[in-house]
Amino acid sequence: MIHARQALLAEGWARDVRLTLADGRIAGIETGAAPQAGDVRVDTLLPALANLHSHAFQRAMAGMAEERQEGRDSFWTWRALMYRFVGRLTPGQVEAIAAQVQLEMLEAGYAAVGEFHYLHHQPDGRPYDDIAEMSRRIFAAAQQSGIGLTHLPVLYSHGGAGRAPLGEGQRRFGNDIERFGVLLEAARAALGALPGDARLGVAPHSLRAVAPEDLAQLVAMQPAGPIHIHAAEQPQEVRDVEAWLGARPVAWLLDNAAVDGRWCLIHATHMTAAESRALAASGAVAGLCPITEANLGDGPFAGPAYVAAGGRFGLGSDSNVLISLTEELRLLEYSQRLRDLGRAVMVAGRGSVGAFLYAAAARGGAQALGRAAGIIAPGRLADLVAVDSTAPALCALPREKLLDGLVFAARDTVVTDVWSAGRHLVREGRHVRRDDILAAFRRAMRELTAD
Ligand code: NGQ
Ligand code: ZN
Repeated sequence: MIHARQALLAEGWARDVRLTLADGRIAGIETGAAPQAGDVRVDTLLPALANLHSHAFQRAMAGMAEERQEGRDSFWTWRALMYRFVGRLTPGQVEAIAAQVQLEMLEAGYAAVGEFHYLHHQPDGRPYDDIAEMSRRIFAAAQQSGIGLTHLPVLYSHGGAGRAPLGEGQRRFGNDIERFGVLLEAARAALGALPGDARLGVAPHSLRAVAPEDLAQLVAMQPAGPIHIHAAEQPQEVRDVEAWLGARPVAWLLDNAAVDGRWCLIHATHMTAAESRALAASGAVAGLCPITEANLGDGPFAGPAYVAAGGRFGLGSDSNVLISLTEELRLLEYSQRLRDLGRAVMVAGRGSVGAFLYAAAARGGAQALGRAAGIIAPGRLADLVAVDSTAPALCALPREKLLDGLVFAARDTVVTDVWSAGRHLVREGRHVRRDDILAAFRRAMRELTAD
């Protein structure tokens, strides 16, 4: 049982809320209820967000690619550095990094993560003896951290638009569609070791790395569950895809791939107004990753047209250069304000930006990860976060402005407790297995940086 002084329920704020959990779900909700002996007591309870896009291993190179080289540094020069870094990672290191990343996500207030997983093979490109070895390492990390995992094995067949061959730095990612089918089935079998809320989806990496006929086959392989793809992150990518397929990436997907509510288009940064409206109408989720998009120089999301059209979206930490829920929310809105020289942009109609952004990202993230979560209601997964509304950043605010306080004035340190599918993983702001996970991460980093 959880007792909250106040909680944001599906129908709005309520006082003195008592939740009964069963099998990872919310079984009952009482309002105006007194706490009872044995209840976990919290201040303010919210639906916890799912982090819909992560490449866990990239956390280990945070801060290593911020130096100016000759000429103009760009997404593409970052990517070349990332490929070099990838060459050295061992399965044990990947597991330790992923566990630390998931711990940081949980402590930031996320209950679940969509791991967009493409580091499949040995450094020379040969599969491990178990082709799903690296997937198993991600699962082992999730067992340690307890995070709700949606595993998204990635099909990455080509080095660029027009079926360009894989480059040397991309060997560890590569599969043709047949071998990918084998990997997918091995991952599906191994996923059985995780709690029942874990999900399997598929991820064609991008229209640079996957050709149209393989995309169609991939979707046929997995007739249910999430489908995630990177789309329209960089102008160069938009030009390359347009030159090859005759349409911009988002437009091409909408016209050729039956994009619907199963789909999540990661970034969708560079869209025309017509693409924004059509993506909104498809029911798919735009997977926005504001910190990474800023770090890589992708550009700000075209928010106003998309929000006005009722488009769905969620948040992802992508490169994990910094894992912070409040910073992602804040930067999403601030990037709009900086571009438009306006205020209060990311909200449909009038009202609180914080309340709109938080609720929309909670629903969109849950949809994108195939989790029955995103609101606090009976039958939903108990993906919950508690924040301390008496913290200095929040204590002056009435509850209608509390989410504005969270988005604009607070740090993740206001998070006190997090549950993922009922698993109580963060207490008093600390992950319950922080010491062990952190020690293993430090060991892995020492190994990795030894030479
Ligand atoms: C990724 N990152 O999959 O991690 C990519 C780089 C690629 C972003 N798009 C690799 N932010 O695009 O091939
Ligand atoms: Zn990504």
